[in-house]
Amino acid sequence: MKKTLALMLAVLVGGCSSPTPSDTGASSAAPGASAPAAAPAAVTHDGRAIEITGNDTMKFNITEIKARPGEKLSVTLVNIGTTPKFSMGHNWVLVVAGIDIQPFLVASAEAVTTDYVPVATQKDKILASTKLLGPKERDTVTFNAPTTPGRYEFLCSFPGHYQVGMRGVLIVE
Ligand SMILES: [Cu+2]
Repeated sequence: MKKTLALMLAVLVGGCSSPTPSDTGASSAAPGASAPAAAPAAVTHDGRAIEITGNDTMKFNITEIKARPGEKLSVTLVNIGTTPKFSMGHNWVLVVAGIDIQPFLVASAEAVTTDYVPVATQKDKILASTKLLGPKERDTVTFNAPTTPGRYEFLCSFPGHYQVGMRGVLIVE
């Protein structure tokens, strides 16, 4: 008998708190609306922060990064140059180990509409990349370092910059 009473009470309480379930209903509709807000949340760069600058002489200030296998990294590229983006844009692109760089550079030069990052033809070669930056711009990319120890080349894929030396290596060990 006591059990039945408890059940009835539970039902009563449930009935009384019916406004709350409708609140819950409202907030369950909200996730759809707050989904766009989830995207900025995903942009919280919680990996180990590494800031790299690129300049008008087509050099990165950091050419070697060391990381543990699978370590989460947040690489920020800052363009500290003054030359307009169309002639001196910079990005930061990390590629797979053992890549044949020449075909990648050719594809990059053709990838004008995707910031010279050849996502259409070389996506399987790209581990991480920032946007193409003009003077005083910055962009951060957060990713996990490869789990396989090795040397992973990074570069600016703006035409000609790799050849001048705008590149470095991520050493996973
Ligand atoms: Cu560059």
